[in-house]
Amino acid sequence: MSTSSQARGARVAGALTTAVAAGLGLGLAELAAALVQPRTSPVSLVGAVTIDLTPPPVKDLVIGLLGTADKPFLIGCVLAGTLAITALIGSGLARTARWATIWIAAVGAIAILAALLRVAVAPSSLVAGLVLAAGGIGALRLLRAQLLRAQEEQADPAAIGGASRRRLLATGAGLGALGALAPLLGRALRPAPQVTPELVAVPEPEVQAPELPEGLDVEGISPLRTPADELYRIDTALVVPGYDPETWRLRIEGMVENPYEITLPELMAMPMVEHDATMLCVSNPVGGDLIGSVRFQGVRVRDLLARAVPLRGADQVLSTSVDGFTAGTPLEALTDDREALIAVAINGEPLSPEHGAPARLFTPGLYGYVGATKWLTTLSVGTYAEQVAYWTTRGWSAKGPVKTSARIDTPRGNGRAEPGADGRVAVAGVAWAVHRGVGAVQVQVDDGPWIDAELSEDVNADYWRQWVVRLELAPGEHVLAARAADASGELQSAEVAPPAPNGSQGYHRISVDVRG
Ligand SMILES: Nc1nc2c(c(=O)[nH]1)N[C@H]1C(S)=C(S)[C@@H](COP(=O)(O)O)O[C@H]1N2
Ligand SMILES: [Mo]
Repeated sequence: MSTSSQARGARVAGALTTAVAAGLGLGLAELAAALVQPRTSPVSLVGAVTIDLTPPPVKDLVIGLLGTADKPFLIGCVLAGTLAITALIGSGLARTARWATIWIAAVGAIAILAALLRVAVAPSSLVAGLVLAAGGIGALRLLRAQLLRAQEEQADPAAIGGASRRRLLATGAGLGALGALAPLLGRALRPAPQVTPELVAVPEPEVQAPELPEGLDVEGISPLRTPADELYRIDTALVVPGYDPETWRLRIEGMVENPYEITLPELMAMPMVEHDATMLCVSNPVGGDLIGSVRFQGVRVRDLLARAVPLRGADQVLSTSVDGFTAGTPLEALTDDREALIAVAINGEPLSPEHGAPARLFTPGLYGYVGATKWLTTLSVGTYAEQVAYWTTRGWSAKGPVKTSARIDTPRGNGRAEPGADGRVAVAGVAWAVHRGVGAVQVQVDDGPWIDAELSEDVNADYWRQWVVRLELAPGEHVLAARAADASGELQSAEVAPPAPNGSQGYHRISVDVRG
């Protein structure tokens, strides 16, 4: 073998060896975190910091492209990035173990620092990082010794072929597999949060919502009510926060005469209302599916705030989640006559962990990032001038009223449209003007006149409406557009805008190929 290809071989072997060692450290650290405190998972923490540092347009792009697959994608990027840097540094391993050792120790130190800063200043925050460094460096030493022996063997013509080399490969493969399996084991062993059913039982609401009308019967249209397990999920949490029903508290504080906190049983004992409403994400692109309509049940925020007595001059309520996310809701939206709720149930079932258990805010008419904090811990009355919410510091508008919009559900864009038995194509979807109410929906074919759609029975001003038009369309390509007007007759804006900084706008247009 030539010296240059030998040198290349040594670099590749060093890179792989170091990557396996670091991978083992990371895997064991994930296992340790799962057992000690799931939120100290190093990969999740680095991911969380990455989310925080990602500029809003990039975040939009990723959500737009991947939807809710954004989290696995992010975790994949964090892992790939870490292992790539590791391999680069490890390429010099045959010469010296110093840099690879320092790097693995540094990754462990970063994991500890992130856990201390973002989870808790507690001994449990040290565990994952220490395991990472110890496991990674231990594996590195073992593998390096074997690597050097294999190289000596290769250089010695008298040695019997390849025993050390095979040992290195076997050890590397074994440790690599262990590193990959450890997080899965952690997931399986992670203690499920203990929840005493009596403490979190959701009572009957005092004010029941009227029965939902029958929706339109059109194939491919969104159901009038979104099943809870199909509701979109958007948040910055890589690990869904758990809670202890015995120690859970909601604090109401800030610019109030009478700050106080209540327990979960106290919250559950307060009068509750049911309210049907549409919730959507400001990142929802025109025609997108980051939206759903469900039956919320909860305590009116205005009742909770009245007990605290907000002081004059306050104009915002900053709500905080257990993982540090914040939303800034106009005080007015929480105290006027709309049904802003501390919700504890969706569609008659207690909130799922993903949707904010045990209690979340929901404010009709505002995008989720300004009015729908999940895993709620605090409502702090104050001012927009002094308290700046999570997404506001990242370039999104401080206030986020929902824009009027219509979405075409069927036919699907860029697909074939089949005329029905009557020879006509059903064009249908949903439209929303949350808290103003939908007054009308119209559809346009190519550049033709706008045609009024039939609407589903109105649920309330906070709820979307289904719509349908049945059209005779000549075979071939057509462009369909839809637009909505709110109950006051104001049409949605035709001017196209991206989600940032305050919600996408423009008409939903699709092209379809009508069969002859
Ligand atoms: N704690 C917390 N609450 C949060 C968020 C978050 O990142 N963390 N995201 C908000 C955003 S941007 C939206 S659109 C809604 C989505 O609620 P869902 O996941 O229940 O559909 O939650 C809001 N509440
Ligand atoms: Mo959102």
